[in-house]
Amino acid sequence: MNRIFISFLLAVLFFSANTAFSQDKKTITTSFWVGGVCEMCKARIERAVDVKGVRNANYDLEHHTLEITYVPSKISIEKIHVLLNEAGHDTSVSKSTDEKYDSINSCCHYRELHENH
Ligand SMILES: [Cu+2]
Repeated sequence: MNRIFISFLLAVLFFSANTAFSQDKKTITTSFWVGGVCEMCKARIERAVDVKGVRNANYDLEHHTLEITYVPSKISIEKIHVLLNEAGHDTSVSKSTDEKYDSINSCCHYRELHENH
């Protein structure tokens, strides 16, 4: 009798833990424009969002888009844009400060390139 009850309890515990786990793992994949011109930009952009809550990030140099998979319960999309701005990169949503932009290598100054196109 007791053993059955314990097994039942364990089953309930396992089920609820499992539910919490799958909710926690729910991810969103999205992509948006990020200013960048070279492999150094790509590395900097991907490193900037290599934080807790981000599962995967891939910057497409040709199209200037970042595809990112993140866990919304752990990090917000707004925070992701801020991290990119802090690394010196403008996004479709928000801009980097001139100070941060100037601090990245001059060969990475994508604003000139994007203005000319
Ligand atoms: Cu660059």
